[in-house]
Amino acid sequence: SLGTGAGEVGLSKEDITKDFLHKLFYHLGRVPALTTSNDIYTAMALTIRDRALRKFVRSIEKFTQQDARGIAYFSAEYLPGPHLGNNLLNLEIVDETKAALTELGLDLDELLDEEEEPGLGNGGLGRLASCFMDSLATLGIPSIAYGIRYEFGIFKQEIREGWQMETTDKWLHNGNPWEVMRPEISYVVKFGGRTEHSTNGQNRYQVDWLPESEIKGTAYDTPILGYQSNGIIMRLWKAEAVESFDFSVYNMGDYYRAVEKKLRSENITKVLYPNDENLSGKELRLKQQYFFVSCSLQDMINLHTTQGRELKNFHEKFAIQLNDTHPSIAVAELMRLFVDEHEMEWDEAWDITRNTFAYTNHTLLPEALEKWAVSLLGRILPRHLEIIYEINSRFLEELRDKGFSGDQIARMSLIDENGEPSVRMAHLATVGSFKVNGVSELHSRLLKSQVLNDFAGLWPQKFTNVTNGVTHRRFLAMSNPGLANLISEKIGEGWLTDLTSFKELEKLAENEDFQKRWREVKLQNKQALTQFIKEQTGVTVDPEMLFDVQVKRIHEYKRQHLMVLHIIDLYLRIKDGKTENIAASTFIFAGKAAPGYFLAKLIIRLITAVAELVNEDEEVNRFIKVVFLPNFNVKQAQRIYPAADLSEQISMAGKEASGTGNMKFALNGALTIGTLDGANVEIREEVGEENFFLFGQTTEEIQQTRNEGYRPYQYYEENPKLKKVLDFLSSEELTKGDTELFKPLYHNLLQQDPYQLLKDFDSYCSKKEEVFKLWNDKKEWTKKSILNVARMGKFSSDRSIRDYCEKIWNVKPVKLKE
Ligand code: DL6
Repeated sequence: SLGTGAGEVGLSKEDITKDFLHKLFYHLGRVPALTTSNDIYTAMALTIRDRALRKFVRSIEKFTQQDARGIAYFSAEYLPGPHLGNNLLNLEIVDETKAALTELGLDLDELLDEEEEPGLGNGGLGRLASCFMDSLATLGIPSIAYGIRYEFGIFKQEIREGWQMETTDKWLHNGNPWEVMRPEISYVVKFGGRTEHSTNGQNRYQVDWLPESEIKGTAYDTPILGYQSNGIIMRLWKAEAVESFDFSVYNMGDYYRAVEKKLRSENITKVLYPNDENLSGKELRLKQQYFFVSCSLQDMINLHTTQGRELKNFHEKFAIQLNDTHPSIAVAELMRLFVDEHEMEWDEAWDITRNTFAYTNHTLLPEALEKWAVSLLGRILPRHLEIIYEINSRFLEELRDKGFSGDQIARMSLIDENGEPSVRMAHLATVGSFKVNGVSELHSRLLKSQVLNDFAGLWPQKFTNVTNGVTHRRFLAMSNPGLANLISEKIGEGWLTDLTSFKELEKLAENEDFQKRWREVKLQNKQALTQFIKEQTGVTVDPEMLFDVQVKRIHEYKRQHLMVLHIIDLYLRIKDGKTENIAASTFIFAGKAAPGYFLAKLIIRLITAVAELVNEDEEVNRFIKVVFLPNFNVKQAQRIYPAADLSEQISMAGKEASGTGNMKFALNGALTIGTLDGANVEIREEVGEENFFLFGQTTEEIQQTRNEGYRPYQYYEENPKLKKVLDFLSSEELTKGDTELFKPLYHNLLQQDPYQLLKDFDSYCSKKEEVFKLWNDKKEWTKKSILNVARMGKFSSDRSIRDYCEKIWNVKPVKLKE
């Protein structure tokens, strides 16, 4: 047998050096004198990928022996961040690799900088999926991550004349050493056309789908390593033409048509759609979703049956987690594969399907709840529309039998008949799943009381909560080595696999020596960020200032502009000579706005206008500075979190499903100013209310404000400070003469203020006064910072995955120990 044990990929410095040179010269074929920094990076990436693949192969052997239930994570987005540093950490060969490179006169940090990250996601949802991969691998859960290999990821953001400009993310332009193309793993996916219903020879009702076109999906595998543990695979699908044409026999016209067809096919996985836009009419987006779930389900059925298993046991061998509704067409596709292609009876197929899928909801925002027009879905996926109608008619029948009212039935139907008929994907996912979860306690509660209220009444047991988490290995061990080393020195390294052991730090919270070292680490991280800010924006900031940071997608509900209103207030105070009680602060923003979201882009423009005004004014910039860092991504995030003093989590309560940046900041010792929204609630519970700056209305109070008829204009009229700040938005001073520039924001706030900024303004400002006061008490601040970190145990994604295992998947870890 070939075996898989050939231990030729050793982990010593010598082994790494040997393989690295081998890759450089024989794999890449480089002449030493002409070697570029990308060649060096690529050779090292290939060297490490071999080691990662070895882990993966060993894990598969182990999983197969155990015959455990496997988890397939279906997600249209992943944001893995750079792979190299993380793989070195997880293989525990950072020092060996560094030494190998040093001997060759090379520098590991320069190599790490060279890596272009895969931007295959919009933000929190994609990054969460990648944190989960890290934890699934670390915990030894047999699992596979399925998704789309977008050729162009999330757009790159540049700031020109203060405005966001988008450019294409050509993340593959230098190749991608981490993936392995699997030409032998490919499936055909059908689109369009019509269906034919008949009764076959055995008197079985049979439906044939006669598609208009077919596309091939080919697998690209990237190994994802756990810490000291297993490796799993992220399998992304790339669309290609089904190459059944033989160019040589075509005449000229047909040749070009054939090439055109090929190009059209490849379009499906060309580009990731930026979210927050109205995606409902986007045909290509529906095709992307269907394309990847069809490939993935065919792959799973293939894996299942080639091991000699029967489809009736499919749900015992697999659970599929739907990451939001993006992959929810999978419910109809699995039914189609079972019933039409594998001749299973409907009831049995439905039973298996419903016991296979579980659905995670990530948003309550009505505009983000996916719906597909029946006309569009029927045109692209005619058979699926029939299946959805069939599922719906059986489901509504069940409701009728149970005595549900006509109103309730209309609300719960998979088809929304208000306006243009459309399919409610969240309802399809809920009906087709055995569990539905939200991503923080508050969000899960609101999910049950608002968006899926009727369903929670029908199936109370189906609903559960799994609070999000983040991988503390990437977001602390790897990106904040100063703090990680200090902690390990005091409590050992056990925390890498058990974050709850951070509790032991509590006893050091008031220790003067420890506090001093804690502050030194933070200062070093701030110095490094200061340098980066200078390189990226040209702005010089002082690392001794309070670093007050808000980084996340730009959205009205997240209320970046609330932070800006406060900065304007400070500016006006400083100009008035009232500088007492202001702690010198640098306000740092980063985040992308969806290209079609005008107000979000205007918020960026506002930040850059305020930054320009403040930073250039000598009178003001001794007290405050403002920075907008362009092109926020995982790599940049890893520089920012370790350097933050204050984390801004100021969304309107009830709107942020969880947030995960909030966890990453606190894990790195930032204190939080925040509302009772998403996971902030649980963070505050864990770290203690005295260690968290809480402000703003609760979800109940917001509702009450609304019920009472919220009139933002009243706050403007009655609060002179707020009036001054808002009027400043159209001042010559800020707008340099273009006084109309920010009028859309001004009017939005005064007339509607859908996220109640004006109502929360005073509460936010007075909390900021407390922040400033505490900042001047270094010991108290440091103590709270240490306590925040010490109490972060709950927010490791290892805990989230354990919760999924217990509450949803019913699986146990199969840890690989070598
Ligand atoms: O659950 C991950 C992440 C949450 O932390 C954020 O609060 C939430 O906004 C985000 N949701 C989405 C929804 N996108 N869609 N559709 O990104 O999920």
